[in-house]
Amino acid sequence: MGIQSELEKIRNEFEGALMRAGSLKDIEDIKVKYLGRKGDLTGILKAVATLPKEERREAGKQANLLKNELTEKLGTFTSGKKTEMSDKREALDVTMPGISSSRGTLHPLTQVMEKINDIFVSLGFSIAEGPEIESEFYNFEALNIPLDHPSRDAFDTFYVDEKHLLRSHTSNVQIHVMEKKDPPVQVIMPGRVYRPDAVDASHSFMFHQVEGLMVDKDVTFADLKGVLSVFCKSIFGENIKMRLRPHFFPFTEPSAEVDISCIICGGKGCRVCSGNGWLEILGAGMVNPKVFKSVGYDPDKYTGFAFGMGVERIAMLLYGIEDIRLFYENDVRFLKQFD
Ligand code: 2U9
Repeated sequence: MGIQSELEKIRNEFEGALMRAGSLKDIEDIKVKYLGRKGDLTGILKAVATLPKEERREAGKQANLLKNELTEKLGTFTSGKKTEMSDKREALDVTMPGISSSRGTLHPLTQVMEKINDIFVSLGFSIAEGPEIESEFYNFEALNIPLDHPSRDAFDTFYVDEKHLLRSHTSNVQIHVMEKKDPPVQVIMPGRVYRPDAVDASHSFMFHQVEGLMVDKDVTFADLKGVLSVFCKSIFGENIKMRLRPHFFPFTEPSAEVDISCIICGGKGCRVCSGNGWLEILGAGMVNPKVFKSVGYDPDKYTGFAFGMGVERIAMLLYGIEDIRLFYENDVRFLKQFD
């Protein structure tokens, strides 16, 4: 049989096979049979090489033309088949309910901490952070808490080694800030603190504080009262009352504990306020001149106030949470309630 009729035969067979092809697998088989390395057409192309010179040119040309033709037909048929198959697939029903993914929320402590920060930022404070692993100097000595002083017991500490400890308050940051910058200073220090307390419904060995410090010429106790009063009203509501009770802290003099009227009973007396109508929420005072000396500030030139609060305590009062441990268990049923 001449090359010409062999090529014709291949074309006919190829077209017949393509007509019968029902799947992509069938198409692949056709490709292998006719156009593959060991396929019929490749066989012919090899045979062309053995023909006498004068026939070789024309036969080669015809074989190559057929190869191109079959390749193109196969391509067109394949894409047509694919479209046909996807059209047969079930159409997307856009009215079907979607698969919803659940959205995370900020931890209630983060939310409360951000609220506290925002209030003080609106009053002109900036935010400072510092190390959680600290030396005795920044956690105690610079704050007028001498090594052998009994007040040290109130700030019981986790020691990391002989010289380093986990800070028991964020007051270490105030010292770093004052060492670096001269007055005026108006900063708050949010962060984690650590105390080796026995864990129960109201104590945790790690909790969060926001402390504040304002230092300048002529800063007075009245400024402190004004700032704390705005804070209490902003976070607990306009009708909240605030009172200051005398207290002792080594780093402030005079010092006070700050109460608000009970947010549950409004001051009548209930279980939450132990019947006395007031809730303690923070401590504060005028910065002890000894603290100023340890950072190189002149106590005759500058005065300042400082305050400190526990974020967990504020959050528990705001949301009526009765056990501090709920904050750390990360049970999503608890966390989801603070969307
Ligand atoms: C410097 C000077 C003074 C920070 C202060 C308190 C009062 C206070 C407690 C509240 C509840 C800690 O979380 S708590 O246990 N804090 O009562 N903190 S004055 O005074 C400073 C801090 C730094 C240099």
